[in-house]
Amino acid sequence: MIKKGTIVKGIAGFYYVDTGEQVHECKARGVFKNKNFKPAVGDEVDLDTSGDTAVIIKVHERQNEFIRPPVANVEQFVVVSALADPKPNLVVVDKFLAVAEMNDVEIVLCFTKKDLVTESDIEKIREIYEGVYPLVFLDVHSEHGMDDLIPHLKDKKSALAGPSGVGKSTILNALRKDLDVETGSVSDKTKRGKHTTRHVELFNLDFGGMVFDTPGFTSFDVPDIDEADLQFLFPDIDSYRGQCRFNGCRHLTEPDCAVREAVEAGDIHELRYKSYCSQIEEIRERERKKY
Ligand SMILES: Nc1nc2c(ncn2[C@@H]2O[C@H](COP(=O)(O)OP(=O)(O)OP(=O)(O)O)[C@@H](O)[C@H]2O)c(=O)[nH]1
Ligand SMILES: [Mg+2]
Ligand SMILES: [Zn+2]
Repeated sequence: MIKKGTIVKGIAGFYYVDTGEQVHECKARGVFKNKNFKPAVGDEVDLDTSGDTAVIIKVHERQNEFIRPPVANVEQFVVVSALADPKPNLVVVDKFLAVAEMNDVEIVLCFTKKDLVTESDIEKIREIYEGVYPLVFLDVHSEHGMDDLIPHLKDKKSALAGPSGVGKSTILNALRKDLDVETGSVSDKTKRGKHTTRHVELFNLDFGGMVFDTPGFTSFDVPDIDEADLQFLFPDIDSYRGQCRFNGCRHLTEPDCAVREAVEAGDIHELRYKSYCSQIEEIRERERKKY
Protein backbone atom coordinates (compact mmCIF):
# COMPACT_ATOMS: atom_id res chain seq x y z
CA MET A 1 0.00 0.00 0.00
CA ILE A 2 1.28 3.49 -0.86
CA LYS A 3 0.84 6.22 1.75
CA LYS A 4 1.86 9.85 1.85
CA GLY A 5 3.58 11.39 4.86
CA THR A 6 6.17 13.76 6.30
CA ILE A 7 9.61 12.79 7.57
CA VAL A 8 9.72 13.84 11.22
CA LYS A 9 13.06 12.31 12.22
CA GLY A 10 16.03 10.48 10.73
CA ILE A 11 18.45 8.42 12.81
CA ALA A 12 21.07 5.86 11.79
CA GLY A 13 19.66 5.09 8.36
CA PHE A 14 16.05 4.97 9.53
CA TYR A 15 13.49 7.61 8.79
CA TYR A 16 10.34 8.20 10.79
CA VAL A 17 7.40 9.19 8.63
CA ASP A 18 4.17 10.61 10.00
CA THR A 19 1.20 9.85 7.76
CA GLY A 20 -1.26 11.63 10.03
CA GLU A 21 -2.52 8.29 11.30
CA GLN A 22 0.70 6.77 12.53
CA VAL A 23 4.47 7.14 12.48
CA HIS A 24 6.24 4.50 10.38
CA GLU A 25 9.86 3.51 10.85
CA CYS A 26 11.23 3.29 7.29
CA LYS A 27 14.23 2.71 5.12
CA ALA A 28 14.93 4.84 2.07
CA ARG A 29 14.95 2.97 -1.21
CA GLY A 30 18.48 2.11 -2.42
CA VAL A 31 18.20 4.41 -5.38
CA PHE A 32 18.57 7.55 -3.22
CA LYS A 33 21.97 6.43 -2.00
CA ASN A 34 23.36 6.29 -5.52
CA LYS A 35 22.12 9.70 -6.49
CA ASN A 36 23.93 11.59 -3.77
CA PHE A 37 20.53 12.60 -2.49
CA LYS A 38 19.45 12.21 1.10
CA PRO A 39 15.90 12.59 2.36
CA ALA A 40 15.66 15.27 5.07
CA VAL A 41 13.39 15.99 8.00
CA GLY A 42 10.46 17.98 6.63
CA ASP A 43 10.35 16.13 3.32
CA GLU A 44 6.98 15.05 1.97
CA VAL A 45 7.32 11.44 0.86
CA ASP A 46 5.49 8.42 -0.53
CA LEU A 47 5.83 5.23 1.46
CA ASP A 48 5.40 1.64 0.42
CA THR A 49 4.06 -0.12 3.50
CA SER A 50 3.45 -3.52 1.91
CA GLY A 51 6.66 -5.20 3.16
CA ASP A 52 7.96 -5.89 6.67
CA THR A 53 9.73 -2.55 6.76
CA ALA A 54 8.11 0.49 5.19
CA VAL A 55 10.16 2.02 2.38
CA ILE A 56 10.35 5.61 1.17
CA ILE A 57 9.93 5.34 -2.58
CA LYS A 58 9.57 8.97 -3.51
CA VAL A 59 10.51 12.38 -2.10
CA HIS A 60 8.29 15.17 -3.38
CA GLU A 61 9.84 18.34 -4.69
CA ARG A 62 11.11 20.60 -1.92
CA GLN A 63 9.99 24.16 -1.41
CA ASN A 64 13.40 24.84 0.11
CA GLU A 65 16.24 23.05 1.86
CA PHE A 66 18.89 24.09 4.34
CA ILE A 67 22.20 22.61 5.40
CA ARG A 68 22.42 24.32 8.74
CA PRO A 69 20.15 23.26 10.26
CA PRO A 70 19.49 20.29 7.92
CA VAL A 71 15.77 20.73 7.22
CA ALA A 72 13.46 20.88 4.22
CA ASN A 73 10.20 22.69 3.51
CA VAL A 74 10.48 25.36 6.20
CA GLU A 75 7.92 28.14 6.10
CA GLN A 76 9.36 30.14 8.95
CA PHE A 77 12.52 30.34 11.00
CA VAL A 78 12.23 31.22 14.65
CA VAL A 79 15.75 32.51 15.15
CA VAL A 80 16.47 31.93 18.83
CA SER A 81 19.16 33.73 20.82
CA ALA A 82 19.64 34.06 24.55
CA LEU A 83 19.94 37.54 26.05
CA ALA A 84 22.60 36.04 28.34
CA ASP A 85 24.26 32.65 28.93
CA PRO A 86 25.27 32.45 26.12
CA LYS A 87 25.54 36.11 25.14
CA PRO A 88 23.78 36.95 21.86
CA ASN A 89 26.02 36.89 18.81
CA LEU A 90 24.28 39.34 16.50
CA VAL A 91 26.82 38.94 13.71
CA VAL A 92 25.83 35.29 13.45
CA VAL A 93 22.14 36.14 13.81
CA ASP A 94 22.35 38.64 10.94
CA LYS A 95 24.03 36.08 8.69
CA PHE A 96 21.33 33.60 9.50
CA LEU A 97 18.67 36.21 8.74
CA ALA A 98 20.22 36.97 5.36
CA VAL A 99 20.24 33.28 4.42
CA ALA A 100 16.60 32.96 5.47
CA GLU A 101 15.71 36.03 3.39
CA MET A 102 17.48 34.55 0.40
CA ASN A 103 15.22 31.52 0.66
CA ASP A 104 12.04 33.54 1.13
CA VAL A 105 11.30 32.12 4.53
CA GLU A 106 9.32 34.05 7.13
CA ILE A 107 11.26 35.12 10.19
CA VAL A 108 10.56 35.64 13.87
CA LEU A 109 13.33 36.76 16.17
CA CYS A 110 13.13 35.24 19.60
CA PHE A 111 15.29 36.25 22.56
CA THR A 112 15.19 33.96 25.60
CA LYS A 113 16.37 34.23 29.21
CA LYS A 114 15.00 37.69 29.75
CA ASP A 115 14.88 36.80 33.44
CA LEU A 116 18.70 37.03 33.42
CA VAL A 117 18.98 40.60 32.11
CA THR A 118 17.70 44.09 32.83
CA GLU A 119 14.97 45.96 30.98
CA SER A 120 17.61 48.21 29.42
CA ASP A 121 19.43 45.18 27.93
CA ILE A 122 16.14 44.20 26.30
CA GLU A 123 15.64 47.74 24.99
CA LYS A 124 19.05 47.67 23.30
CA ILE A 125 18.03 44.61 21.29
CA ARG A 126 14.61 46.03 20.59
CA GLU A 127 16.16 49.18 19.09
CA ILE A 128 18.16 47.10 16.62
CA TYR A 129 15.36 44.90 15.25
CA GLU A 130 12.08 46.66 15.98
CA GLY A 131 10.25 47.31 12.74
CA VAL A 132 12.62 45.00 10.84
CA TYR A 133 11.47 41.61 12.16
CA PRO A 134 8.77 40.42 14.56
CA LEU A 135 10.40 40.26 17.97
CA VAL A 136 9.59 38.08 20.96
CA PHE A 137 11.24 38.15 24.39
CA LEU A 138 10.83 35.10 26.58
CA ASP A 139 11.44 33.77 30.01
CA VAL A 140 10.72 30.20 29.09
CA HIS A 141 10.61 28.84 32.64
CA SER A 142 7.86 31.18 33.83
CA GLU A 143 6.48 31.06 30.25
CA HIS A 144 6.41 34.82 30.22
CA GLY A 145 6.21 35.87 26.55
CA MET A 146 5.01 32.51 25.20
CA ASP A 147 1.66 34.14 24.36
CA ASP A 148 3.53 36.46 22.01
CA LEU A 149 5.24 33.56 20.26
CA ILE A 150 2.31 31.20 19.80
CA PRO A 151 0.31 33.27 17.25
CA HIS A 152 3.39 33.31 14.99
CA LEU A 153 3.56 29.51 15.05
CA LYS A 154 -0.06 28.71 14.38
CA ASP A 155 -0.68 26.73 11.17
CA LYS A 156 2.90 27.07 9.95
CA LYS A 157 5.92 24.81 9.68
CA SER A 158 8.49 26.66 11.77
CA ALA A 159 12.07 25.72 12.59
CA LEU A 160 13.69 26.73 15.86
CA ALA A 161 17.24 27.66 14.96
CA GLY A 162 20.12 29.16 16.91
CA PRO A 163 23.25 28.39 18.91
CA SER A 164 23.47 25.62 21.48
CA GLY A 165 22.12 26.42 24.93
CA VAL A 166 19.78 29.26 23.97
CA GLY A 167 16.66 27.27 24.90
CA LYS A 168 15.20 25.89 21.67
CA SER A 169 14.22 22.56 23.20
CA THR A 170 12.97 24.31 26.33
CA ILE A 171 10.59 26.32 24.12
CA LEU A 172 9.37 23.11 22.52
CA ASN A 173 8.67 21.59 25.94
CA ALA A 174 6.67 24.70 26.85
CA LEU A 175 4.65 24.36 23.62
CA ARG A 176 4.02 20.66 24.08
CA LYS A 177 3.38 19.87 27.73
CA ASP A 178 3.11 16.16 26.92
CA LEU A 179 6.72 16.08 25.71
CA ASP A 180 9.87 16.08 27.72
CA VAL A 181 12.65 16.46 25.17
CA GLU A 182 16.12 16.59 26.61
CA THR A 183 17.51 20.01 27.48
CA GLY A 184 21.03 20.72 28.65
CA SER A 185 22.61 23.10 31.07
CA VAL A 186 24.94 25.87 29.98
CA SER A 187 28.56 25.43 31.02
CA ASP A 188 29.42 27.51 34.12
CA LYS A 189 32.84 28.39 32.77
CA THR A 190 32.31 29.16 29.10
CA LYS A 191 28.59 30.00 29.26
CA ARG A 192 28.10 27.89 26.19
CA GLY A 193 25.59 25.19 25.46
CA LYS A 194 26.53 21.52 25.39
CA HIS A 195 24.99 20.49 22.07
CA THR A 196 22.26 18.53 23.77
CA THR A 197 19.97 18.13 20.75
CA ARG A 198 21.74 15.94 18.22
CA HIS A 199 19.07 15.38 15.57
CA VAL A 200 16.43 17.43 13.89
CA GLU A 201 12.92 16.42 14.84
CA LEU A 202 9.58 17.74 13.66
CA PHE A 203 6.69 18.01 16.13
CA ASN A 204 2.97 18.68 15.70
CA LEU A 205 1.40 21.53 17.66
CA ASP A 206 -2.09 20.96 19.03
CA PHE A 207 -3.22 24.48 18.07
CA GLY A 208 -2.16 23.80 14.45
CA GLY A 209 1.25 23.92 12.84
CA MET A 210 4.52 22.07 13.22
CA VAL A 211 7.85 22.91 14.82
CA PHE A 212 11.32 21.58 14.02
CA ASP A 213 13.67 21.34 16.99
CA THR A 214 17.23 21.46 15.66
CA PRO A 215 20.78 21.06 16.99
CA GLY A 216 22.53 24.32 17.87
CA PHE A 217 25.13 25.69 15.51
CA THR A 218 28.32 27.51 16.38
CA SER A 219 29.21 29.43 13.25
CA PHE A 220 27.40 30.38 10.13
CA ASP A 221 28.44 31.15 6.58
CA VAL A 222 27.46 34.31 4.82
CA PRO A 223 24.81 33.71 2.11
CA ASP A 224 26.07 32.50 -1.23
CA ILE A 225 25.08 35.60 -3.14
CA ASP A 226 26.65 38.29 -5.30
CA GLU A 227 27.84 41.27 -3.23
CA ALA A 228 25.61 43.56 -5.31
CA ASP A 229 22.54 41.62 -4.15
CA LEU A 230 23.33 41.34 -0.45
CA GLN A 231 21.52 44.63 0.27
CA PHE A 232 18.22 43.07 -0.83
CA LEU A 233 18.50 40.59 2.05
CA PHE A 234 18.49 43.36 4.67
CA PRO A 235 14.91 44.73 4.74
CA ASP A 236 16.00 47.81 6.70
CA ILE A 237 18.61 48.65 4.03
CA ASP A 238 16.45 47.55 1.12
CA SER A 239 13.73 50.03 2.11
CA TYR A 240 16.04 52.76 0.73
CA ARG A 241 16.24 51.07 -2.66
CA GLY A 242 16.65 53.54 -5.53
CA GLN A 243 17.32 56.53 -3.25
CA CYS A 244 21.12 56.69 -3.57
CA ARG A 245 22.79 58.84 -6.21
CA PHE A 246 24.37 55.88 -7.96
CA ASN A 247 22.62 52.91 -9.39
CA GLY A 248 24.18 49.80 -7.88
CA CYS A 249 25.40 51.75 -4.84
CA ARG A 250 26.87 49.29 -2.31
CA HIS A 251 26.39 51.88 0.47
CA LEU A 252 30.04 51.68 1.48
CA THR A 253 31.94 54.83 0.44
CA GLU A 254 29.87 56.19 -2.44
CA PRO A 255 28.79 59.86 -2.23
CA ASP A 256 25.12 60.78 -1.63
CA CYS A 257 24.26 57.39 -0.23
CA ALA A 258 20.76 57.33 1.26
CA VAL A 259 21.61 54.26 3.35
CA ARG A 260 24.59 55.83 5.06
CA GLU A 261 22.53 58.96 5.65
CA ALA A 262 19.87 56.80 7.28
CA VAL A 263 22.51 55.18 9.48
CA GLU A 264 23.75 58.60 10.55
CA ALA A 265 20.21 59.76 11.26
CA GLY A 266 19.65 56.62 13.33
CA ASP A 267 16.93 55.26 11.03
CA ILE A 268 18.99 52.18 10.25
CA HIS A 269 20.69 50.77 13.32
CA GLU A 270 24.45 51.07 13.23
CA LEU A 271 24.96 47.44 14.20
CA ARG A 272 22.80 46.22 11.32
CA TYR A 273 24.80 48.39 8.96
CA LYS A 274 28.04 47.01 10.42
CA SER A 275 26.72 43.49 9.89
CA TYR A 276 26.01 44.34 6.28
CA CYS A 277 29.52 45.73 5.77
CA SER A 278 31.16 42.72 7.38
CA GLN A 279 29.11 40.37 5.22
CA ILE A 280 30.20 42.29 2.09
CA GLU A 281 33.78 41.85 3.28
CA GLU A 282 33.24 38.13 3.80
CA ILE A 283 31.71 37.72 0.34
CA ARG A 284 34.70 39.51 -1.20
CA GLU A 285 37.05 37.28 0.78
CA ARG A 286 35.28 34.21 -0.55
CA GLU A 287 35.48 35.51 -4.13
CA ARG A 288 39.22 36.12 -3.76
CA LYS A 289 39.70 32.55 -2.62
CA LYS A 290 37.91 31.23 -5.69
CA TYR A 291 40.56 32.48 -8.07
N1 LIG B 1 17.04 31.44 32.93
C1 LIG B 1 16.56 30.91 31.82
N2 LIG B 1 17.04 29.72 31.40
C2 LIG B 1 16.54 29.19 30.27
C3 LIG B 1 15.52 29.82 29.52
N3 LIG B 1 15.25 29.05 28.43
C4 LIG B 1 16.07 27.98 28.52
N4 LIG B 1 16.85 28.05 29.63
C5 LIG B 1 17.88 27.08 30.06
O1 LIG B 1 18.92 27.06 29.10
C6 LIG B 1 19.54 25.76 29.07
C7 LIG B 1 19.64 25.27 27.64
O2 LIG B 1 18.35 25.00 27.14
P1 LIG B 1 18.06 24.01 25.91
O3 LIG B 1 16.61 24.09 25.65
O4 LIG B 1 18.67 22.69 26.13
O5 LIG B 1 18.87 24.76 24.74
P2 LIG B 1 18.93 24.36 23.19
O6 LIG B 1 18.86 25.63 22.44
O7 LIG B 1 17.91 23.34 22.87
O8 LIG B 1 20.42 23.77 23.06
P3 LIG B 1 20.99 22.63 22.05
O9 LIG B 1 20.04 21.49 22.02
O10 LIG B 1 22.32 22.27 22.66
O11 LIG B 1 21.15 23.31 20.72
C8 LIG B 1 18.68 24.88 29.97
O12 LIG B 1 19.34 24.77 31.21
C9 LIG B 1 17.38 25.65 30.10
O13 LIG B 1 16.71 25.38 31.29
C10 LIG B 1 15.01 31.08 30.00
O14 LIG B 1 14.15 31.74 29.39
N5 LIG B 1 15.57 31.56 31.15
MG1 LIG C 1 18.02 21.44 22.13
ZN1 LIG D 1 23.90 53.81 -1.10
